[in-house]
Amino acid sequence: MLSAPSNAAVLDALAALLGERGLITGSDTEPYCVDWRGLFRGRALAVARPASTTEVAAVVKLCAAHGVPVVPQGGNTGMVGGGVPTETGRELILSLSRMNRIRAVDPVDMSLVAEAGVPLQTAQEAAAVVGCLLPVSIGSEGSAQIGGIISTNAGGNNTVRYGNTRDLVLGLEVVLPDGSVWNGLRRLRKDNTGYCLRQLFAGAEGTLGVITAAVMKLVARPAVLGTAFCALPSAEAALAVFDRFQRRDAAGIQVFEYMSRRSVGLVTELIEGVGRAVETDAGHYLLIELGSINRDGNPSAVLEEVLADGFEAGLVLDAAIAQNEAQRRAIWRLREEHTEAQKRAGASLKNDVSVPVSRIPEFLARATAACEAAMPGIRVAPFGHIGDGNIHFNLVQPETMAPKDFAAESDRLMEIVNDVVVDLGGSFSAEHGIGRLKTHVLVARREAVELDLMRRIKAAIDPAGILNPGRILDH
Ligand code: 2HG
Ligand code: ZN
Repeated sequence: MLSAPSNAAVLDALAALLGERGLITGSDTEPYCVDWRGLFRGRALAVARPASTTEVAAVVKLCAAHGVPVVPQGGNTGMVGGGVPTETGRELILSLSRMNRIRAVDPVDMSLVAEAGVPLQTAQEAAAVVGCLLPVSIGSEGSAQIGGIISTNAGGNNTVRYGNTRDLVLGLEVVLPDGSVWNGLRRLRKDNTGYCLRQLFAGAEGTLGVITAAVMKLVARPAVLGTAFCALPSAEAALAVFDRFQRRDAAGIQVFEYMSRRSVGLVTELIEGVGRAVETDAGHYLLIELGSINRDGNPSAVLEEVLADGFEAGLVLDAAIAQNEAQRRAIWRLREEHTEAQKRAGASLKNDVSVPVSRIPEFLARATAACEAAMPGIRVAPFGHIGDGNIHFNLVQPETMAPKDFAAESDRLMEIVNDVVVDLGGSFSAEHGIGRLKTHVLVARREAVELDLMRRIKAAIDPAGILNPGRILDH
């Protein structure tokens, strides 16, 4: 345990290293010590804000020498508390925000080299300037940073087309727990040279190294988009419509999002200025976006054709196709405001799960029945990335229940959902990660061999447990 005098010595050394702009202490650290949901609130020794890889390396080296745990933090938009300090006050937050340079964008290599603290949206805009697309699309893209989305392997709305963030990482620069720097910023499409180290750090939630820069893969930017919102009679119908689009134009599917009646209802009820996109009140809805990189392509016509066929077959009850950008934005808001609406609805439990795509209807039916039986009045409000098999099977407290009583039932409800998930061959954390929220679930739901491998990797790379201890793997 670090003693008070050595705390002071570390702070002095950090101040000397980083200067006034690079170190935040005292009550000014508070905004960095809480996650956006207010679920995790801690205290930090200080917030270090290095401006270069050399400074990050020096900070980590100093902390390693003094046994100070380091918590890397990006835009602080995570869902599982991975970037928030504990209550001990011993941990140093390492904010990457000042490392915010785009080092290169190359439309021939189709790559972008960005420092860890570049906001995702800024990187997307830099890609757009050269006519390319950086295809990670998440609600928090204005704040989330490149280092954070790689460390958490963010998913999002475009996964169905382009994969998760890790699939877009060509190279990384990483500061290791002893302060050494691995420069793996290669922008190669082929590089078969032993273990794929960059994939170790992607999704590691800052437990193995601090990502300081990355080479991201870019893709051709769709020249035309078509966006539709439709109402369906059942989850089976939603899946059947997905199948029809896959057969008609798989490469055109940019987004394929599912929303339940309850989740859409919460948005229209609790978020001002968001209206229904279709008149028909249905149990299930889809937001579908198709793209064409060919300027002569007509994704709206494809939407119309497949949805009309679906209507004939009784799979689609109603549909609206955006005729202009304003209508497209309105459809998107209905989806994007889900998280905020559920936050306003009271205490809620997020179950970010995945099952094989074909099992989604069965999952929704079984998990809904099990939760409603376990807690009368519970509001099951699922939505998510149906094209990836990833459903946010979120549960909102019964209207009459006290939020703290609902919170006390979280583990029991999560177990009920996870039993169904596991039975269907799924995962209890599809895109939000483990952080501090789900370490106990990882231990309970993963086999000994898998856990042991993870612990050995952590011990080999970070034997002193300096980087983000207690996240992913419990101490
Ligand atoms: C999304 O898909 C995010 O919008 C957030 O992953 C999901 O709020 C949630 O549960
Ligand atoms: Zn999601």
